[in-house]
Order: sequence, then structure tokens, then C-alpha cells
Amino acid sequence: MEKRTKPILVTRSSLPPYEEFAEMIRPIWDTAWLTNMGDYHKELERQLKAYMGIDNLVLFVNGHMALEMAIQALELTGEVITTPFTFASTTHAIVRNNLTPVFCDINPEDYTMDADKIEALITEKTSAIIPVHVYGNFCQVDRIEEIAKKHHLKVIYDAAHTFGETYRGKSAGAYGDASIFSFHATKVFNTIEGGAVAFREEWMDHRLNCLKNFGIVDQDHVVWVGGNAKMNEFQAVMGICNLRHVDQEIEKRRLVTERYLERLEGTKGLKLPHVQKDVKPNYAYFPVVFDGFACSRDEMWRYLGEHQIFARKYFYPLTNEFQCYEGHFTSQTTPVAKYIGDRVMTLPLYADLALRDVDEICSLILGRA
Ligand code: T4K
Repeated sequence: MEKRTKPILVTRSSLPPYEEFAEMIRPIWDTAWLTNMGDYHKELERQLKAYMGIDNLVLFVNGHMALEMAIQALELTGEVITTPFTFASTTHAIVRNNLTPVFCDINPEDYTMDADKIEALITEKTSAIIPVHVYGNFCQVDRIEEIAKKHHLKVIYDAAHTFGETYRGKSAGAYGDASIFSFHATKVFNTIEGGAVAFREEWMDHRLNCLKNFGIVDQDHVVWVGGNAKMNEFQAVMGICNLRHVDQEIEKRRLVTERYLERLEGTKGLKLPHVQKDVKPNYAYFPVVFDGFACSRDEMWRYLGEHQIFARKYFYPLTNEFQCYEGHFTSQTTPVAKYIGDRVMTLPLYADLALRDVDEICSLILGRA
């Protein structure tokens, strides 16, 4: 096979037509209103609530600050049960709120938190569960809700990967006390950088809006130790434009995903993703677990790289293996997550990935089978 010169990266941002964005930002030059909850910010919030079919949502500058401030708003204390099979953000948000993450193992089917292992980790210090709908795979939301109710725990879902998805017809934003979304450039729906908290109880609206603006309630009152996590007007415009096209983008991702499945299904030693029952998927990622394949995940990762195909090892290393947590946490307590983390690789997936490029990637992989 000829070596390609133009690399294929793990993803590529979706952008609206340039004119659409340019036309919408023009009025900003008249108003000079750039940030601090402007008209476009309000409009995007309104449109996202309608799109997700939910009542409560507050925008943030990114998904990470959405999670940090959801934790702060719910006044979590002590220990939080979470997963190490995730992006750095989930664990860091807990630690940066001065809380202790307690790592629950994942299940080997969809890589979300193994709900059967949660209760054994609950102590008198536990205040919440923060599971992750990793790769857009829904957690066992019913089981988790049951456990949370029984032990009076809060639940915040890290739904960073789950935009546009529903489970039994309800948006990912409708589960738990709160769910956070990421609208980063690499996500199915992006606002360049961006994020949101969707939540169950209306009182959180005021608190989250204050927290993201330094805890200021009005010019005379600063009530919380907040920070600055506001989405600006340019981000909001990108969101409004991208939202018009997101369903088509998801449909294109479906075609790419199905091509991968068609080509790779049945290959010995490759575990492929599948759509969960009752879930309307968004095809955010294409994780493949190399388990019993002719070469290891790392060998394949290097081999693809030599051919200018830059897959990623999301999510390796596990967060409980990070250097910054050395001496505090260990992956020995989460053996399934460790096993998957050492073998998983996400293949390039984005709306405009050409099917012939998918074929090329698959041929490279199958050539080593
Ligand atoms: N929780 C979970 C479970 C998450 O996965 C994330 C973020 C968060 C919370 C926090 O949400 P944010 O605060 O980020 O909103 C990327 C993203 O930066 C990050 O948002 C995402 N998860 C994570 C899984 O992936 P990196 O360090 O791998 O990104 P980077 O710069 O290597 O980009 C990956 C590829 O994306 C590039 O090879 C090409 C493409 N790309 C990238 C950028 C920046 C584009 O096409 N356009 C771009 O502008 O973290």
C-alpha cells in the first residue's frame, strides 16, 4: 500500500459553512457585547434545552469547568465514587474540589462503571457518585439511581461524550442530579471550547450562573467563591450554527461507523463497539480492544502511525495511574479498567472521514491479522 502524505487524525472538528458563521457574528461589531451572558449565549441555552427536551441547562466555557462547578454547586463532601477509565478531567474535577475520588471498576462490555461494585465502596464519607457515559455508552442509570436513593447520594454524570443521545427516549441530560456535557472542538457538537450542566432541580440554575461569574449575585452581593467559566458570544454563535447541522453530522458518523463494522466484524482478537439497547447513539468514538489479536494494541498504534494514521489510546493511562496521583491511588483496585486501558485504541472517526479512508485503515489492520 502506498504511504499517504496527508495524515488522518483521530478526529476533525465539524464546522458550519463559513458564511453562516460570518453573517451571525456581524452584529457583534455593533453591540460590542462579547461575553458575560449576551444574547447569543441566551439563545444557545434556549435552543439546547429544546433540542435535548429538558428544562434546566447552564452553559459553561468548557466541559471541565461545568463539572467542577456542578460539584461545587451540589456541595459534595468527603469521598466520591467514580471511574478511572476516563479523560483526566473527571478525576481532576473531583480532586480540585478537595474531594477524594474512590475508584470503582468498569464492566468489560461497555466500559462504564460496574454498578454491582458500587455499594461495596460506600462509606460514611461518601457523598456522591460521578460515573462517565464513556464513548457515549450509557451507564446503568437505573441501578445507579436506585443505589443513590438508598444511600442518599448525589449523582453527577460526566456526559461529555453523550451529546445528542437518548436512552429510552430521554436525553442524557435528564438523568442524575446533574449531567455535564463537553462542546470541545473534538466533540460531536462543538462551540470551539464549551460545555454545559443539565440538572434536575431548578434552584441550581441561579447557583451555577453565579458560580461561573465569580459567585457574584449582584453589584452589592458576592455570595459564593466562584470562578470565571462563562461562554463568550463567539462560542455561542459557533454553537447556534453547528446545532443546525448536528443531526446530519451524526448521520455521517453513522455511515463511517457502519463501514468500520462491516470491514472489521468477525476479526479474531478485535472487540468492536456496539449500540446499546434502547439508546439512540451519536457515534462519538470507535474504540477497538485488541485482545488476542495477532499483534498488541501498542504495535498496531505504532504501525498505523507509520502510515500517517493517528489513532489514540483513549483512555490510557487510567487516571488512577497518573503521575500526579502517585502514592495516592493505584490501578490495582480496578483490574478490568486496567485490562481494557492497556488494550484499547480509538480509531479515527469524524463526519467527513471518507469511506475510502476507513477502508484503508481497515486494510492496514486486517493486513496484520
Ligand atoms: N470528561 C470527559 C469524559 C472528557 O472526555 C472530556 C474531554 C472532559 C470531561 C472535559 O471536557 P472539555 O473541558 O475538554 O470540554 C481531547 C479534548 O481536548 C477533550 O475535550 C476530550 N475530552 C478528550 C477526550 O480529547 P486531547 O488532548 O486528546 O486533544 P488533542 O488536542 O490531541 O486533539 C485530538 C484530535 O482532535 C487532534 O488530533 C485533531 C483534532 N482536533 C483538535 C483540535 C484541538 C481538531 O480537529 N480541531 C481542534 O481544534 O483531548
